[in-house]
Amino acid sequence: MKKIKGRFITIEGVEGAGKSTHIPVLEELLRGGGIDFVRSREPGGSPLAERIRELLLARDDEAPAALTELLLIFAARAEHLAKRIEPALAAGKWVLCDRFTDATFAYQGGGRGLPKAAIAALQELVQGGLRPDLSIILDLDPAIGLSRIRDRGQLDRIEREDIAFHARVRQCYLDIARAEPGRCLLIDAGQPPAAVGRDLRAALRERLPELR
Ligand code: T5A
Repeated sequence: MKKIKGRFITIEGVEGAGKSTHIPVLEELLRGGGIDFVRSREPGGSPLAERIRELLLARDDEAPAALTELLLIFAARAEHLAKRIEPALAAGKWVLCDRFTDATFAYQGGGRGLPKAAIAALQELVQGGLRPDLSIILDLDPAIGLSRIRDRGQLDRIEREDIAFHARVRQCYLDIARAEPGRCLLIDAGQPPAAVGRDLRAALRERLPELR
């Protein structure tokens, strides 16, 4: 892995928690701080990883087995890290990424029930010591999140999982936030958008001296 100089920030949450809605707030803060950054997302973020994303989210007749899903996610991540994240960080840029490995622990670990030790082993293999500097977790009752995205139109393969699956995903995110308070920032995403944005700005300025 190349030497890291930039900062790596991720944003996470259950379906419909408001990641896409609030990423512009983060971008505005970074621009305001004069920070050179790239925005990316997972699964995806590089050409081959985006093709794997299509496989993962397609509503095909044949859903992948849980282990296939996990391996595809880490294959996409390896590609994304090598082609986009690591070069950006090595060049001193910050990376703002919509989902990363916390999502794998939450969805494939919590949601699908795959062993956390297997996910941790793949994390080590694919990322080495690379972890986000800061992970924002937008916390929301998944029933509210799903009702928000249902209003938006057709659901992808993972969004169509049942409410118990999404409740396990949320619980896993809460467990991660509790276990790693130094890295994670838990934000109440059940508030109106303006209040979520206000909390995000305040918390990020407190955590990241570069933004003050
Ligand atoms: N996945 C991903 C895994 O299973 N494992 C992994 O390791 C990884 C990396 C794709 C899927 O991949 C899975 C998880 C996902 O199922 P994605 O592209 O991040 O991940 O897809 P989504 O989570 O579906 O992202 P979305 O863009 O669809 O949802 P957002 O960004 O959370 O929600 P957003 O901002 O689009 O908002 C949804 C709706 O709610 C409204 C918005 O206006 C919008 O209509 N809204 C609010 N309404 C009221 N109050 C608020 N505070 C609101 N905030 C937003």
